[in-house]
Amino acid sequence: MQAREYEELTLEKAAAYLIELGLFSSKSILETKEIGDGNLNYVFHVKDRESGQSYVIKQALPYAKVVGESWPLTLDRARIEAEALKQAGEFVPHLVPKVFHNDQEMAITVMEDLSDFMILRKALIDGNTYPNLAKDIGTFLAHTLFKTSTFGYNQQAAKQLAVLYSNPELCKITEDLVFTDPYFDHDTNNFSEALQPTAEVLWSDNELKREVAKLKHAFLTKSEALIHGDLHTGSIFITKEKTKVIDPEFAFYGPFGFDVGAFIANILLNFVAQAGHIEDENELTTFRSYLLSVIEETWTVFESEFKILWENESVEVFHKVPNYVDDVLATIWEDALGFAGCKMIRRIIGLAHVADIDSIVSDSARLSAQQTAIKMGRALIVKRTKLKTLNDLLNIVKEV
Ligand code: SR1
Ligand code: MG
Repeated sequence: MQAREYEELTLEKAAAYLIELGLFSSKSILETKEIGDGNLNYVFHVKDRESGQSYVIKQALPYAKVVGESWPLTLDRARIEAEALKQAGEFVPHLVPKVFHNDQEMAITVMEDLSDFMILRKALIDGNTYPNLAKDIGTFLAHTLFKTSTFGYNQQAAKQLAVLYSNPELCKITEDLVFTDPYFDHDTNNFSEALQPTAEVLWSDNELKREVAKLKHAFLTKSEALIHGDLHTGSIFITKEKTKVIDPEFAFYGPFGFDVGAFIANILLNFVAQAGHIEDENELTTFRSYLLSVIEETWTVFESEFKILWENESVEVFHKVPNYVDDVLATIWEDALGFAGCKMIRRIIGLAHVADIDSIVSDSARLSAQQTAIKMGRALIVKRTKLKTLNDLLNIVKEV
């Protein structure tokens, strides 16, 4: 295929692109639809009506779709996303979609169609449970993080890899929307009038701000592993059998605990939101126990896989020093809890929300869920150094 200048895809252009690429014949009768529900990109689904063969074609826009052209955004994120998917595909091929083609000029990635899957956020809002979710995410986290870190990757080559994944514009979004704006009266914030008093308490909470500042600094400076960078439940596709992690456009060399924390936060946001979705008390308790078991198992799998990798694949000469791995894991856990707290608060006060909470129909139940999420987020941030174990986390969740 000839290189071409960037132009935005339409339904027709997306189909024509795949024909030109040779993935469909010019005689194919193609059905194309736009399926993107994210904040930043176009996503098209193209299917041959006769053979059933299908692909997903994703294109980055030169601006943030959620805001419009007034918020320009680098197209390089499409390269980063495709490279990060391919990199993860080397470690955990069963947990990411296959990438067939990446076009840097057009900011296009053609990948495996996952139409049989559901977005995990929607699936959890509907109250579905998934037996392999925790095992798969724990495995994904351990392998992608360990194997790109200086514990599992050639230490000099890791520095070069970090350059390839330099992603300052997307990191700035996280620095602003997750770690800064929600803690000030900033115009990107987005919350209802009823939450104004809660937001004002937050803005004057210096104990909280001091800890958020430390977490922001960790995000800015801890270059530990190639992280996904936006591992919320909208970045996970799921069936009863399989899990696929998508959308690593925010990938960069960042702190180990960030992806772990993002996942925990989004499970907890669903936990909090379910009070506004499930009416029956027993059903609510059962589903919430399931959600807590997901957090518990994810961490347990992550920890044990990380230790196995440490034992068998470590490139760090100190790896046999007794208890060193436990110290590393304790720091990841502490950071993850703090990041999880920030991720919860940003989804209530900040620009981009989550459907788990926003789709609660009753105004009073929504407000109560929002306040609980903020309280839980705050507790995770300020108490993270004291929450040493999974049980400490589960207790604080139940307490809040
Ligand atoms: C303007 S982008 C808003 C949010 O969407 C993405 O999924 C990231 O979480 C980002 O912070
Ligand atoms: Mg995304």
